[in-house]
Amino acid sequence: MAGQEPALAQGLPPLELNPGLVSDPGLKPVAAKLIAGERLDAADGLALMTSQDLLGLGALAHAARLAKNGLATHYVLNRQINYSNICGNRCTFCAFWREPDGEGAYLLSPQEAAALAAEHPEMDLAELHIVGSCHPELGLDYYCELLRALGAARPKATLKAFTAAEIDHFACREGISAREVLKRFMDCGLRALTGGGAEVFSPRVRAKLCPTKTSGQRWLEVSGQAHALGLPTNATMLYGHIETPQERVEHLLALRDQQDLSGGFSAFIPLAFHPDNTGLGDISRTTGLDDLRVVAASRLLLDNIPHIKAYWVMLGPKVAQVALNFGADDLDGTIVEERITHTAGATTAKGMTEAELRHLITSAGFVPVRRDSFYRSLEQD
Ligand code: V47
Repeated sequence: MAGQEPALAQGLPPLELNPGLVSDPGLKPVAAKLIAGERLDAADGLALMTSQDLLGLGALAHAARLAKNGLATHYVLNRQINYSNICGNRCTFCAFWREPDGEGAYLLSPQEAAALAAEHPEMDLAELHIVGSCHPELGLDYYCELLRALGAARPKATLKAFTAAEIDHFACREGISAREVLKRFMDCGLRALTGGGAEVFSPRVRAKLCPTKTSGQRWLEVSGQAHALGLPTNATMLYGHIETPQERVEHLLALRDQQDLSGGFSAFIPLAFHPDNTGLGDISRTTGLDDLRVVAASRLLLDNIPHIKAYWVMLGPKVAQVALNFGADDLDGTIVEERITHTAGATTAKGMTEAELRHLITSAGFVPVRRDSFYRSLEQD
């Protein structure tokens, strides 16, 4: 199986690290494998995902980060736009969704969305990050018009839009293939997909939290179809609710297997669960140790995904900055407006300035790289 090949056979470098920095006996065999250039397996993943040796985890993940990205730490001048919160999936972990006639339900017209994109003309936005919901009524024409209107409002920004779950929903509703939906959207300016909607692939978790949503298997298939069309996509994992450490590891290894097959994932973003106003309101927020452990385990298991994002909106800027020493090499971006996490109780700002992002990066000893959606540097020098 591809997932069990030695890392050297995959062209991965043996990692340069000091095994003396690892104190958890369960992590020592993992360190030895990394030094030998061997690919990690599920048992290694579980050792990482359950370890409390935070400094050991950091030492291993930082070595992997340095091998892949050096000290470069990416960020993007972007804006998020959530075109609607009307959703038929009713996921228990989500505070954002509304019934069509529910209080606070909204649907932006393409013109209203374009007006948001045109705000802050002083910002040289490289990316519009566009996600909404699985709206029960909207047809493809709406989404095509939305993409065209956003492209016209911000011609220099890449349209990174929709999740693989949204694409699958549009295709099912329309009675056409996901590939056909993607091709039509590409004709309207779509250039990349976001990584949301993956949640945790475990059928056990999905049966409890999101039984009507696109399955994990289907999310992976649609991502692979996007990659085959030349559309890069991202991947996420929503953690910190009812999933087990083993289910986290299975999720990460399923992503790694898909990446071996289709190769189009640019970045992985761990998403820390926020419980407020959700059906899981009695679950505690994630801890700093768990946040950093998930970032580190992701960097080490996802040896074929180039970038790991520390999403400051969910981690908070302080933990996101520390995560740069735990495998993350990207802070996402300026965001401007965020609704999904803030409806669920996030206390972070709605946006960050470029100067704030660069300060977080440089004050931690890393090298800031302003990027586009394809991780090309937009630095002047
Ligand atoms: O799809 C929903 C998750 C995602 C909650 O691709 C929640 O670059 C936490 O996907 N607590 C949206 N998370 C965010 C997302 C994303 C963010 C940043 C960058 C990228 C990228 C993608 O948030 C949803 C869902 O998986 N989510 N509810 C919640 N209560």
